[in-house]
Amino acid sequence: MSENKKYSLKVIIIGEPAVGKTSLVKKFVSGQFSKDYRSSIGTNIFTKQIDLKKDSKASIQLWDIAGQERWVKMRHVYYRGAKGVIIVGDLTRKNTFDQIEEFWIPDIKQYCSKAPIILLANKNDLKKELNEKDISLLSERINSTSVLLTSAKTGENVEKAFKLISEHAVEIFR
Ligand code: G3D
Ligand code: MG
Repeated sequence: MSENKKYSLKVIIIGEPAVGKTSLVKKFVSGQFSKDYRSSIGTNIFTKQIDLKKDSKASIQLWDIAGQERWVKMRHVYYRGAKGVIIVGDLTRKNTFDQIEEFWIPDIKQYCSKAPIILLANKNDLKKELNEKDISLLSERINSTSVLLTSAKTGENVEKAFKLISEHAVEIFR
């Protein structure tokens, strides 16, 4: 990465309904965001400026599905140009992790296969249906660059997750 650069990154957040995607985005951008609702594609877009390593900065554009996860209109538009992908599972519902492999990864392979992926195991403040071993095995199978246990409620690892995916995106697409 060269120094003093300003990057502009589209990052998408995906996963089953109610895993905490919107809560994670809101926790991260709270206080400092601009929001743009694109009803034509069923998406909320939040923008936030962040500092990266070596005095570089990034403007990250976070795309969050506004309901109807599996039927987001014009899927290709949602995925197009994504420089990073955040995939979220809910630790209290094992099925949400099974669906990552069965439903979401094939979509990524089809629409934005070069984008780095970070796996978030969210709701770490609640009683879990999966252990860390299951999650790290899934992370290996889907080839995610990082995996983190998060909580949108307590804020655990939220800032770190968005920073990491931005760093990975810059490494690959700079
Ligand atoms: P989605 O955008 O993936 O559909 P939401 O998910 O962000 O709308 O979250 C779904 C529900 O889970 C919300 O509860 C939200 O408060 C809760 N939630 C999200 N993340 C966490 C977390 O880390 N811990 C806990 N305890 N709850 C979380 P409601 O009741 O508003 O539907
Ligand atoms: Mg949502």
